[in-house]
Amino acid sequence: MKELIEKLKQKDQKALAKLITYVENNEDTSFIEELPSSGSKIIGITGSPGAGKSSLVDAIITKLRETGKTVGIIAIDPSSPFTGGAFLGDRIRMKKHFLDDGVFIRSMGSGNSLGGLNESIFDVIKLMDAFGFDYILIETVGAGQSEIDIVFASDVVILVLSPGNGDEIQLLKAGIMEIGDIYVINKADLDGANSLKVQLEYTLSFSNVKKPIIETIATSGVGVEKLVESINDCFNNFSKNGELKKRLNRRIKKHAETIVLKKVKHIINSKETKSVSSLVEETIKSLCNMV
Ligand SMILES: Nc1nc2c(ncn2[C@@H]2O[C@H](COP(=O)(O)OP(=O)(O)OP(=O)(O)O)[C@@H](O)[C@H]2O)c(=O)[nH]1
Ligand SMILES: [Mg+2]
Repeated sequence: MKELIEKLKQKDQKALAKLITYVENNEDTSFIEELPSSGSKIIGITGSPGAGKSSLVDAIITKLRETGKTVGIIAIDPSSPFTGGAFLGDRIRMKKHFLDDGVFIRSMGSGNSLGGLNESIFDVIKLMDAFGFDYILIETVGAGQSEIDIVFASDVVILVLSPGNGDEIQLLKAGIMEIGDIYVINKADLDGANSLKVQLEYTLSFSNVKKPIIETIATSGVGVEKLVESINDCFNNFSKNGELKKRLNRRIKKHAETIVLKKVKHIINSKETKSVSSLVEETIKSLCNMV
């Protein structure tokens, strides 16, 4: 383990991959806490299926690499076996970055077998941060609670919308204003992009914070430079107004919460079903015995 950590610090991608596999398969990952942070910018990218998230991640990587920045990518692959095909598509699309040693791509499942958040995401983020990537991009489909939690593991969240994707209806739902720090209207080349933008502007007008809306065509790279500028502006603002620190604390709390919830679920599932109150009592007792 020591040797692997040493290699990680020397930016050895094979060591990084091995350490990620280790934290995915082992309960005790406390060694991670000793690792220094390099201050990677952690960005969550979410949105409806097919909105163009992977294409956008691909275009952002290209833009960042032009300026010599290094990028780690975590592609959250929903646990369902039916999405295997779509994921393979991502792989092929990002293929051109595979040979670039300034880019590291890793996929992981969104949830654990008990239906909760895959808590290793926090360790994977920390490992990538210790490795020293300038940026860490996390792509996830914005559907279930686990995915929303994953989004909130990031410093800055980009919400990707696209026309003809049912996103017009999404906009009517409460809560959408809070999710993103930066909003992207992707597929700006398609009909309906403008009316989607007008609708988004209207929805965001109810928010207290002014949030940027960037139009992109991910497949050709149009608007991506502006998006990267907007990301960097957002980090500068968040660093000045203390928001980055707040989000780091939120991430630490969420990580702890996920670990405890997992333990609680394990304990409850291992007990015989009696009354609710006895299950609660026995679970709390077992938890106390663990510390
Ligand atoms: N016309 C147009 N098509 C785009 C654009 N961006 C992405 N697409 C296409 O939209 C489809 C879905 O793109 P993806 O990047 O796979 O979308 P995604 O959000 O990652 O999809 P999931 O991960 O499956 O949820 C692909 O066929 C892309 O080529 C765009 O700006 N304009
Ligand atoms: Mg995708």
